[in-house]
Amino acid sequence: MKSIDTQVAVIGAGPAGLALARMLAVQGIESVVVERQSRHQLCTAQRAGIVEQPTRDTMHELGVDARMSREGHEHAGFHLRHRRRTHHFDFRSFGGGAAMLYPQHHLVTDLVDAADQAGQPILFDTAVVAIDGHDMPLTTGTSSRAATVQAIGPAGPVRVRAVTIAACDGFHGIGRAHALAVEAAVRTHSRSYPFGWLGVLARTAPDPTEGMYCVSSRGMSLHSSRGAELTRQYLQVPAGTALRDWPDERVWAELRLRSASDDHPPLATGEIIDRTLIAVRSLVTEPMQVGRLFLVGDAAHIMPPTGAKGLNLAVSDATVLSYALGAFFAGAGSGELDSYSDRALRRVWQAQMFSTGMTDLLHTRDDDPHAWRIRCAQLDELVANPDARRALGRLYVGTPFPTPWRWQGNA
Ligand code: RFL
Ligand code: PHB
Repeated sequence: MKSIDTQVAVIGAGPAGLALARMLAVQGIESVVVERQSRHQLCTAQRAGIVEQPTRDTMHELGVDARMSREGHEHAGFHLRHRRRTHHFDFRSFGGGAAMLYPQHHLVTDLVDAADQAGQPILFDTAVVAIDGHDMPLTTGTSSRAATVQAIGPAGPVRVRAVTIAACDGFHGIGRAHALAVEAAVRTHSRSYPFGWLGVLARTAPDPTEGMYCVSSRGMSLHSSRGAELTRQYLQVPAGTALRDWPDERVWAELRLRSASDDHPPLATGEIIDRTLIAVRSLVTEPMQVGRLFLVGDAAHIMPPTGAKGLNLAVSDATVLSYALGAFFAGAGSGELDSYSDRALRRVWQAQMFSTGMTDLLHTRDDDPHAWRIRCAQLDELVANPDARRALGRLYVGTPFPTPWRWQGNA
C-alpha cells in the first residue's frame, strides 16, 4: 500500500479544502489533499456564484485572485422585484465593500492551478473510505502522525498519516458521518423546508446584470448570471418535484410569470444548457471537531442557498482552522485548536440567521395567506427604509472572518 506522511490530511478539494491547504502552505505547514472526483469533474461542476468581500480579500492575500479581479463582476447589491416593480439595493455606500459574481468552479480551478504551481499535492480520483486515530492525544513532531485516512486511488489503496485531519468533504462526505458515529456529544441541528430550487443555465444575456430576487404569489424566482451571455436562474419548486416535470417551456413560462413587472420588458428566453434540483435545508453540526478531526465548510453545515453563503463560510472556516493550526505547529499548544469550533460557529450561526431570514422572506407558502401579507409588509419596509437595507447589506456583503490574523504577517 502506498503510504504518505504529512502534517495535515485534507479530505476534499472543494473551496474549503483547497483554501485550507493554501493557507497552511503560506505558513510552511505541509498538507496532502485527497479528492474523490477527477480534476475535470471538480473544475467544471456548476455551483455557487457569489463571493463575499471578506472571501475576495482572503483570495487576494493568498495570491489567487488575478483571474477573479479580471473576469469577476462586482455586485454592489441586488435587485428586488416586488409588487411588479424593480428596486435596486446598492450596499456599497454602507462601507462594507461589494460582493462579486464569480463562478465557484472558476475559483476552484484557480486554487488547483495555484496548488500545482506551489507543488502542493492533490490526489484526484481518490476516495477516502476510513478515518482512524482521531482520538489519539495531540502532540507535535513526526512521531505524532497518529491520525490516518485510508483511501482508494486509481493505483490501489493509499494511506495518509498526519497529525490532524481536516474533513472538507462536503455534505455527503465521510467526515461528519465519522464524527457522529464516534462521539455522542456531536449533534446536528436542522430545519427542512417544503420546497427546493430548480436551477437552470441558459444562453441569454443577463438583464439586469446584478442578481434579482422576484417575489410572487406563485413562488420565488432568482435571476443571476455567469458572464455576459449566460444566465443562471432559479425557481422555487415543491420539494420532491422531478426534473422531468419541468420541460423548457414550463421553466420559461414560470420564470416569466414570476418576474413579470410594470417597469421592465418580459424576461428574454433562450436555450437551456444545464438544469439541477437543489435541496433547500439548514443543518449545523456541533461541535465541529472531535479530537484530531476537524469539520470544515459543508461537511459541518448546510445553508439554504438563498443569499449564497455556503462557499463563503467554507473559506471562513478554513481561515479559522488555518489560524489555529498555525498556532499549534508554531508550538503554542492546542488552545487555539480547542477553540476552533466555538470561533467558527459564531459566524456559521450568523449566516444561518441571514440565509433562513432571506429564505422565509422571499419564498411563498400556499398554506399561509397571513404570512404572505406579513412578508409583503416586510418587503415594503425594506424598499422604503435605508436602515432596514443597511442591516441586510452588512450580512449580504459579508462580515469579517472571526480571526485577528492576516497572512502577510505570518508568511
Ligand atoms: P464541496 O464544494 O462540496 O467540496 C467537498 C469535496 O469533497 C469531496 N469528497 C471527497 N473526497 C475524498 N473522499 C471522500 N470520501 C469524499 N467525499 C466528498 C467532493 O468530491 C468535493 O469535491 O464543499 P466545501 O469545500 O465545503 O464548499 C462548500 C460549497 O461548495 C457550497 O457551500 C456552495 O456551493 C453552496 N452554494 C453557494 N454558496 C455560496 O457561497 N454562494 C452561492 O452563490 C452558492 N450557490 C451553492 C450555490 C450550492 C449549489 N448546489 C449545487 C447545492 C448554488 C448551488 C446550485
Ligand atoms: C448564484 O448566482 O448562483 C446565486 C446568486 C444568489 C443567490 C444564490 C445563488 O442567493
